[in-house]
Amino acid sequence: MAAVTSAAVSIPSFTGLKAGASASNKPTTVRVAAAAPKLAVKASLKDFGVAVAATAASAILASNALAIEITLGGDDGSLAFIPQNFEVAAGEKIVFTNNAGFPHNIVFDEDEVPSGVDVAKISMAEEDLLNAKGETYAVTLTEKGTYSFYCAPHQGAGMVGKVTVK
Ligand SMILES: [Cu+2]
Repeated sequence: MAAVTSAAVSIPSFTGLKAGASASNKPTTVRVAAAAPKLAVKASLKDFGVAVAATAASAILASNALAIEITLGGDDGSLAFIPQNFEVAAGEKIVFTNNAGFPHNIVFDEDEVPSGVDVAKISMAEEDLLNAKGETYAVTLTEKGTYSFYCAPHQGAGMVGKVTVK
């Protein structure tokens, strides 16, 4: 008698779960949640935790990724920093990316940087060159002020730029 009762209960509830799984209206969703074992709740809490952690990680990445990208050479091969004049926040990463008309490099002008800044620490060596498209040079400036820089091979052709660190 007891066995018959339990079978009678479990079959309809199984059918109810199936219906809930295939049809996604609110009443069946509630019924599935209520019938779901604790394990499912745990799993969803865990998923939630993972989602929060992922969000936090991407927020950190985003703040680390605070960067400005400067293109070396125009698409048409013009010899220029694009943009030529720009502003960054102190500590913001500046990424120079080789585009066309290379080789290029980035050398800060020792006469046109804030006092106390060692240009050797922020420049590429004059003889170091970015020789392929997509190569990058990144620098972070922390001292506020205006910095002039140039591309050693193309300085004479006017490949110069200026960054203001605020
Ligand atoms: Cu150049």
